[in-house]
Formats: sequence, structure tokens, C-alpha cells
Amino acid sequence: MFYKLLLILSLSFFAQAAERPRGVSSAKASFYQPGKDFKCLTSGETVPWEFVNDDYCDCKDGTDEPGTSACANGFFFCENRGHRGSYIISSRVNDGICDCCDGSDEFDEKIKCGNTCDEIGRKEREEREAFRQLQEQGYKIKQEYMQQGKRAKDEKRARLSELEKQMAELTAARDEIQTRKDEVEAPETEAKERHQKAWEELKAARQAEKDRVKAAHAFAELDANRDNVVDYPEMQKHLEFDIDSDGTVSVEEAREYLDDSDGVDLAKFQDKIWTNIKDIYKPPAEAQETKEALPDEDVATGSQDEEDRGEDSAKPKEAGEEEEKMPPYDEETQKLIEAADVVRKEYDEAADKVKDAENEVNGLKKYLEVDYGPDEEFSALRDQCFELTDREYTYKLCAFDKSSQRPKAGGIETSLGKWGHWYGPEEDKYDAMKYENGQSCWNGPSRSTHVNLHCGVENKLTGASEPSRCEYQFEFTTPARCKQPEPVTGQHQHTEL
Ligand code: MAN
Repeated sequence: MFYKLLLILSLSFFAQAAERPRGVSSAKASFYQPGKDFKCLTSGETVPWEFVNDDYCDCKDGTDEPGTSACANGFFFCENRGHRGSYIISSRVNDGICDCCDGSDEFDEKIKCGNTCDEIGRKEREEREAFRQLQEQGYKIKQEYMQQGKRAKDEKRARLSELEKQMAELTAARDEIQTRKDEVEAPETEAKERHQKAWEELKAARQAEKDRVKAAHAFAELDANRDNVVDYPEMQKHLEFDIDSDGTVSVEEAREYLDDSDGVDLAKFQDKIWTNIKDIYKPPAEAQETKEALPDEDVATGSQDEEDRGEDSAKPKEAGEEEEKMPPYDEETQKLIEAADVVRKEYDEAADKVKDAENEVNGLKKYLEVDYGPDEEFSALRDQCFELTDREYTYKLCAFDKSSQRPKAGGIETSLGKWGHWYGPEEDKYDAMKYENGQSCWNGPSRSTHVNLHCGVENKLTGASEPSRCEYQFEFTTPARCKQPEPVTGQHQHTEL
């Protein structure tokens, strides 16, 4: 019974094949009925059956000559058993070149074509099978990625809301310590300022005392007749008081320095006169030295040079005058500082906790605002970098972060872009990534990288090129791009127009 059925089936198959005119696919066989008039498939004219494949083109659409090269717009169907049926344009029929893998396009004996369909078919099936296995393996990994990605997202969301709640407490704690800190710092600052002020006053008093002593010395030196009064004739002996530099100290000049009086006693000298003359005054020995050291002319005119030199030597810096150090704080202030230090430390710790939480919140938000694919499958790539070295550069891709280029021979890294957005076509946007706003190109745009993603069992940067200046293209394989493979059917596919 079974064999009988098989026999009938195969007979009917051969009968059909035999009846079908050359170059017609099984799908279109029903339009070609031997013995019946033929209706051109799209142009619609009707021609007698004998016109089909008579090597003369009758139909406008060329469908009456599926098996010859008579119609320029016709098509020939290659059966290609063992591989996949396909159409070729009619002009390729009997043109001396084998186009169909079954050789059916060359049938006028001029040329013998072998049949390579089985081999091509086998290769293609092997390739398809290899790709299917790749998809299958990759898809398994992708499923893990999906799980991890979803878990990571859930965990991060949970952590974020926990932190957001904690943040209020941490901030309140810090602010409470801040209040205490302000409270302990106020008396501390006050005590420190008091100490500082007392120190400044002490320094000023010491300075004033030194000044009075200096004034007394100068007074004694100026008071040539030792009558305890410095009078204008005594002042006239000091050429440094020659205001108009005419070589002599006039009575007016001398009196002017004496507060318009004829003479002053020590008390008035210290209180009023010394401040005005201390920068000019030269002790007699020094004045003598200057006089001897300089040519007469300079001394007589009291040139600027002399004044400058004189001033310097008249005011030697007292050793240690500026290095005097403030004495240590008194015990009470020290205690206030120590108490404030304790609260400051507490405050710093509390403020650090707020900062740490803020940083963590920012990190979480940054993670959560990125689209890791419909099933979070791309999140596995985050925080990972991949490199590829070609003849000139080492290219680097840090997923969802940046891309870069570094000369192979060494040198600085050039940014080829920062993570921008998904860049695939509308119907498959996760097919590519765009990294943009990299280092600007000399006289050109800022560098950017287009990353094409492919299914692969490992995450790998497999290609890097620069199709146009400063616009880079990377090829990257990842399990995240693998699709669930279709079940194996074992049937050959036929492609028909
Ligand atoms: C560098 C590299 C190249 C780029 C030029 C443009 O040499 O970044 O990839 O083409 O700059 O000036």
C-alpha cells in the first residue's frame, strides 16, 4: 500500500515536471497549461500555446518566453535541486556562461555545465547550521545577561530608594552636628581672636617702646650742647634736613621739622618730632661715613641716590624683628580648641557620609538612566573596555562610556566619543551604538564612533576603521545581539519571485 502510494506520488511529480515549460517555477506552473491559449501573466494578452518558448517574444511582459532569451524583460527559473531555486534574467539563457548551479540555463549543448547545487547547498547548510549554533550558544549567554541585567536593575532601584530615605537622616544628622559645631566654634574663634589681638597689642607696645628708645638716642645725638633741648641751630647741622636740596639747612627748614618751634624737649621730641624725622635722620657717625664715601657734589646736593642709600643704612632691620612668633594659646583657649576639634571631627565624618551617599545616588542614577536593551541584556557590557590593535592604533571601546584611539607606537589617547545613544534603524535600534563629541578634529567635526553590533559568543571588538576623516566605525560581537534561533526544519527554502 505504501509503495503504491509512493509510486503514484512520484509519477504525478514527474508528470507535472514534464508538463511544465522550461524556465517556469512550480509556483507558476498552473498558468502554463499545454494545449491551451496562454495569457501573458501581467500584460494580459492571449497567445496560442505554440507561442510559448518558441524563441520569439510575444508578451509585453516577456512571460511567453520563460525558457529562452527572446524577451529582454523575461526571467528564467533555475530549479537548482539540492540548493535553492532562483531566477536569472532571460539574456543569460544560453549565453555560454553557467548561471544556475544545476546548469539548466545552458541547454543547447554548446556548453556543458556541471551541477554544483548539492555542494553549494551543503556548504550553505553548513554555514547556516554554524550560524544557528552560534545563535543558540550566544542566546544562552544572552539569557544569563538578561537575568543579570534585570536583577542588577532591581537591586539598584531598591538601593536607590533606600539611600534616598537614608539621605534625609544623614543630612539631618550632619546639620545637627553643624549647629553644635557653630556653638563650640563661636567661643573658640572669640578666644583665638582675643589672643591674637593681645599679641598684636603687645607687639605694637614693644615696637613703640623701641621707638622711644631710638628717639631718645637721636635726641641725645642732636642735642649737641646738651641742654636737653634740640633747637633749630642743632638741626641745621644735619644736612639730611635740607628740604630744598640747596646745600644748606635753612632756619625755616630746621624749624619746620621742629613743629615750627625754636626747639623741643625730649618728651615733645618723642611724641611729635621723631615720627616725622625718623626715616630721614642720620646718626652723626653714619652721616660722616656717608659724607666720606661720597664725592663732595653728591653730599652737597643731597641727591636722590644719597637719600636712598642713607635711608637703607639708617634703618637696619633688627634681627628677629619679623620672626617673632605668637606665644601658644592659653590653657582656656586650648581647651576650647580641643572641644571644637572633637565636634569638627564628628562633623567631617557626618558630612563624608552625606557625600558618600550622594556619590552613590549619582552613580545609581547614572546607571539607571541608560537603556540597556529591551531585556537589560546589554547591561553586561557596562564598565567593560575592549581593545583592538591594527597597524597604526590601538582602539578602545568602553561600553556606555567612551571610545578612544592610541598610537601603537605610544603617545596620548585621543577621544573618539562619549556614549551617546542607540543608533540602529528604527525597527532594530539596538543594532548599533553611537559615541559622540570626542576630541575635535583639526579643521573638522568632533570625532565620533559608530559601533555595529553582531551576534557572537563573546564580547569582542572585531573591527575598527575610519571610513571618513574623524568618523570611526567599530564592529563588535556580543551574545547580547543573538536571537533565539528558529527550530531546525530540515527543508530547503525556495526563493521565488
Ligand atoms: C589623528 C587621528 C586620525 C585622524 C587625524 C585627523 O591622526 O585621530 O584618525 O584622521 O588625526 O587629523
